[in-house]
Amino acid sequence: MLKEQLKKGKIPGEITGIEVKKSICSICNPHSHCGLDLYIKDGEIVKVEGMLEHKNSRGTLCSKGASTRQYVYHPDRIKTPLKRVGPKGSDEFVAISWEEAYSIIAEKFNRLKKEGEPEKAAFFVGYTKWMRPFVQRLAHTYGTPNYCSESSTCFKAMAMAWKLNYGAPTMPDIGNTNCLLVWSSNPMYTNTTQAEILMDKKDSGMKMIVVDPRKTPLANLADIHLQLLPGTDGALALAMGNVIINEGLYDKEFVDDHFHGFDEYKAYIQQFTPERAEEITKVPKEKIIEAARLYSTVKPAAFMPSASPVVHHTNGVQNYRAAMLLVGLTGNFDVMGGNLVKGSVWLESPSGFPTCNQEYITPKPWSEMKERIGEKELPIWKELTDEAQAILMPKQILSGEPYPITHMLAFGINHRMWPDSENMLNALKKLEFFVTTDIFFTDTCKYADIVLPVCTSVERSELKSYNNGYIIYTQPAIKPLFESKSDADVIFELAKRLDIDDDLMQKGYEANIDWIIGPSGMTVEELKKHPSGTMAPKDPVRYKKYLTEGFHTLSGKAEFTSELLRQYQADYGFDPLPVYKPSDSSAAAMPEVAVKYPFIINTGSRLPMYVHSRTFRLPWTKSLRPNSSADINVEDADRLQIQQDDDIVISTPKGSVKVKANISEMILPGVVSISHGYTDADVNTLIEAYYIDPISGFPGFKAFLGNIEKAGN
Ligand SMILES: Nc1nc2c(c(=O)[nH]1)N[C@H]1C(S)=C(S)[C@@H](COP(=O)(O)OP(=O)(O)OC[C@H]3O[C@@H](n4cnc5c(=O)[nH]c(N)nc54)[C@H](O)[C@@H]3O)O[C@H]1N2
Ligand SMILES: Nc1nc2c(c(=O)[nH]1)N[C@H]1C(S)=C(S)[C@@H](COP(=O)(O)OP(=O)(O)OC[C@H]3O[C@@H](n4cnc5c(=O)[nH]c(N)nc54)[C@H](O)[C@@H]3O)O[C@H]1N2
Ligand code: SF4
Ligand SMILES: [Mo]
Repeated sequence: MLKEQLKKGKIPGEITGIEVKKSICSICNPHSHCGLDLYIKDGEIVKVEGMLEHKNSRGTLCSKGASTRQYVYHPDRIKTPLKRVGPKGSDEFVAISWEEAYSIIAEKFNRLKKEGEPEKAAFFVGYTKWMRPFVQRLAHTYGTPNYCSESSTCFKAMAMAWKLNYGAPTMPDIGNTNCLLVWSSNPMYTNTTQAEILMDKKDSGMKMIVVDPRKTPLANLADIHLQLLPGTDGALALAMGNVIINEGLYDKEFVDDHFHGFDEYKAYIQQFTPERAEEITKVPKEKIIEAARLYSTVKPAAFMPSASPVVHHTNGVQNYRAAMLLVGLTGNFDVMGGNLVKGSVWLESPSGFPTCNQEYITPKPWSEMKERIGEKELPIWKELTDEAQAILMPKQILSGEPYPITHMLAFGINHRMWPDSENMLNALKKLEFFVTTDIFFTDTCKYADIVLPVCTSVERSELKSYNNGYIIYTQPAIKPLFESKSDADVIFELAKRLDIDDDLMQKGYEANIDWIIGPSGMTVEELKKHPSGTMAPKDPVRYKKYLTEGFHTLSGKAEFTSELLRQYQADYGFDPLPVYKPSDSSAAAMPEVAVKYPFIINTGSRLPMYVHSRTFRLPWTKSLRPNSSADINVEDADRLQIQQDDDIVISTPKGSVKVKANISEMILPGVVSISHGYTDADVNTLIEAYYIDPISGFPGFKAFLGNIEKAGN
């Protein structure tokens, strides 16, 4: 202990009364969730450091995690349960007790159920990924099919593209690969722990290709950076397929034995010559050829996708399908150093140990429930996911079709996540009864009938497992502040009070975790003995599982032509091939609109200091990029006589926002990049509500036509 004390400047110990407690930061990406050493004095956090024993973050913290004290002790924290007494959208709330809040909620939801209409209730979970299985189960045992989440704009469409091609999502085996094709991801900003691994791999000789419209820190490290126009990914991928096939660089044995639809695909890609792809994507043809050769000849090679940018397009799923087909085409499917089929999951991430997650979240067959929100419009979403599509939720609330949605129980909801965020607000206004739980009192909370205060990760217990086998069950480092509670407390108290028939949910949070992770042999009790985490018993990695298990597609093979898409071709116009078409709002698709709106607006590329709507409120992170601003290229700025920090107006046929100009070499001419989540300049007011990919329902956040001009012009 003395050595430890000396190392830490003698701060912890009996004399100072400071104790170091272990926790994790849940501010950003669940793949990071860095370890925290919290210095606690008299029940208060006085200092924050990265936890060295944390096998994922290894002592590192980003600017957001370093601002943990500002996050936890922020004045916007909701302090007590609140009941709205003024009109919707007003700040007029009164404090009520938890008992009163729970009784009001139970009364409203139980009445709906008694009336035989539980499907009229939507259960929504925002970025709060750590409580999802429990909310999903609560929704389904209550009887509504309408559990939905922020995954209606994140991750699920990427998983759909994998499933359409191969019947299952895959993960890049980065540790064992010699070549990594990063198809849109910026981990230096979004997943810092992964960034470290990539930099080490690069230092040890791994080749890297990065496909990104911007010159990101990762793109700058790459051997080849394919800087394409947003939304043209499909054309690029098909051209790479063209080179790989026409130069005979593909894995003939894998294609012959395990792929369906090769001849159709081969015929289709002939039109995507590198020359044509250059015209569409603006990537020089030589680079396309070079990348195709590198990815197909260095073995093994892995493909690293991202949860959102490529699928934030009206053609997103088909574009990602085209890119992901390169994995099988080059024989890198489910092999060491290639892309591995994921096994069990915990909190939506591959756990590496067996779980009963799937059985837990779907306690009832879909056939026993009514149709889900979005089911008719989005049949592929229905086939391949276990949720309702939240992007169509406002449509159903506002139209009452095919049946009304009148109640909502949300765990962290931010209307600015939706395209046409005003439309979502109108939908929230129409609800008869709306409850939300949140850490901070947000603009969305103003529309709720009841607002419940929940606590942050450092005030609660959470089980987190990581890809490398590391697992940690945290204990609250400080008591929940004010009258806040953990989301888990709220969920399991409601499980007692709602009219549900579910013995397991009556047993509480830890018993439910034990049930899900049961097959692994681990228990919460055991995990508690390791406050700084431990290693989970890992399943042995198995390669080429398709040899024994086949592919979970309709043809039983990997599919160049999706038989599921073919089933819906006549009624929905889906093409079985991964066809490329330009974004619905683009100069190619709407030349007449492009005359007045010539720029491609690309929204929501992550900034290192901000996470969606949340860390804008912290003084430290805010100081790193104080203004709501948009990145524009130097050439465009010169042409429009815009100087750094000038006010500019970004407009679309739908609306306009005013921000500061940030002149940047990072971005291509003709493209404007702006963050989402700014309260004073909400980009989602610029987008039509149902500007979506017809396969996934994901919004086209990453490409739509717009204009920029200097404010006051
Ligand atoms: N234009 C545009 N829009 C986008 C995107 C884009 O790229 N461009 N990206 C989309 C993507 S990928 C995503 S993931 C979404 C994210 O969108 P959201 O999920 O809406 O993200 P947040 O605003 O971080 O979180 C929603 C709310 O959850 C609250 N919250 C945070 N932690 C907790 C907790 O532990 N418990 C509870 N109960 N509440 C909590 C926050 O305070 C916040 O009010 O945005 C989407 N919207
Ligand atoms: N700091 C921070 N970290 C975060 C988040 C955050 O808000 N802030 N959010 C978390 C969430 S919810 C998510 S989904 C992840 C996202 O994580 P990432 O995908 O790593 O990050 P993004 O910045 O959204 O997008 C990655 C890159 O995609 C590029 N891109 C944009 N449009 C296109 C396109 O059309 N094609 C291609 N090929 N690339 C394109 C952008 O230029 C960007 O550099 O980050 C997570 N981590
Ligand atoms: S916000 Fe920063 S410190 Fe916290 S989990 Fe994310 S990367 Fe780690
Ligand atoms: Mo996301």
